Amino acid sequence: MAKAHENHREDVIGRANVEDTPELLSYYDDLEKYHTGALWTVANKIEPWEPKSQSVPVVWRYKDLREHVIRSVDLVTPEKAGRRVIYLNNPGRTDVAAAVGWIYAGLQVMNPGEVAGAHRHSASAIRFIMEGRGAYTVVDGHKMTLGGNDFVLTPNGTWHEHGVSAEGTTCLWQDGLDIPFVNAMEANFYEVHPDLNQAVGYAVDDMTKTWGNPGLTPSTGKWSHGYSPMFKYEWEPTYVALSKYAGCTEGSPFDGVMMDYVNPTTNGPVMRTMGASMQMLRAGEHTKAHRHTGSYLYHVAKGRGYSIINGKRYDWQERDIFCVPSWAWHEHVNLDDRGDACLFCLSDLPVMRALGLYREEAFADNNGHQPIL
Ligand code: GTQ
Repeated sequence: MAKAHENHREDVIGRANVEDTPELLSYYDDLEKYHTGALWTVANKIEPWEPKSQSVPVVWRYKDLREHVIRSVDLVTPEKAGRRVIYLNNPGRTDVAAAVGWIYAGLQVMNPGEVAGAHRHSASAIRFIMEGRGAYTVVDGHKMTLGGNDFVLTPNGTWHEHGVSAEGTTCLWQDGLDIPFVNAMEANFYEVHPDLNQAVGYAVDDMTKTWGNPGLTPSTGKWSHGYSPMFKYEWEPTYVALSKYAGCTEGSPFDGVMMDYVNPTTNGPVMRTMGASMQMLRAGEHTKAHRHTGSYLYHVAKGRGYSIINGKRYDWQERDIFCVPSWAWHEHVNLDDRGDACLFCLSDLPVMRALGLYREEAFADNNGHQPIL
């Protein structure tokens, strides 16, 4: 079979290939006056042969960023700033404030006793806890206590606020939101809670205690929202699940031992626009390269290693965040030959799948590994 890229030339029949002439240039000027344009001048750009991501691969290293995030504590209060966050600004996506594709991400810091007021918006959010004790999030009156590598949802339309208890320590976490996507859809609404903070109306951690029991669901439980009722996914059971699964599977050649966080009422993604997974790379594991549509933001939950993205090596260690843009070749390596490495991944895969846009391809040459450029 001819490889697709052999046809990726603009001079093939059926592709726009019109050279400028003085007559055409003045014709284009005339069209512009009426807010129109000739399709053949933009066709090859707006209908590329294959996805051309504007995002570039980036590693945001925690050792570089941590002190700068903490500096913001002395510079702004959560009351004044709304949220005290340093956002990840992909050099190819600064116009939409995205970390990758249509996904926003930031690092938020909060001191003991601080609370950032409640609000709600059309964008959905996740939080992934990086360090500190005493962090909590309240979602629609459900309070969740948070520890390292716990993962929390604040789905679209839910009231939410974050704080750190007075007995806690300075807490840092990663936020991930679909803000750029919802803005692209021109559908973003935002509201501040009338009382600034919500009353907690349920037993602490009730949603995880109710919905997060393996293989069991509450007999009288009802849930009809488009997001998971299990607002918090804790690290410990996640790691136990991955370890158990690793004991009885070869895993994926491309992703090692990987499990998706699911809505327990549907077995589908945790929210409609964003999904998440945790993958374990076993000691010394080097996965094979593949590429797929969708934008992926990885957070190194455990261990150290590197990823090769479009032929370039990006080293990472615990707490670093890196992105894989849509349709970029990627493979991962765990540099520890004795222990595992774990990667948390936030993505827009639910959108790709729901809209029929998901596509995947294995790297065929060189035994499945990219040559490093
Ligand atoms: O906590 O809802 O990092 O609305 C950026 C925007 C966090 C939040 C961010 C937000 C939030």
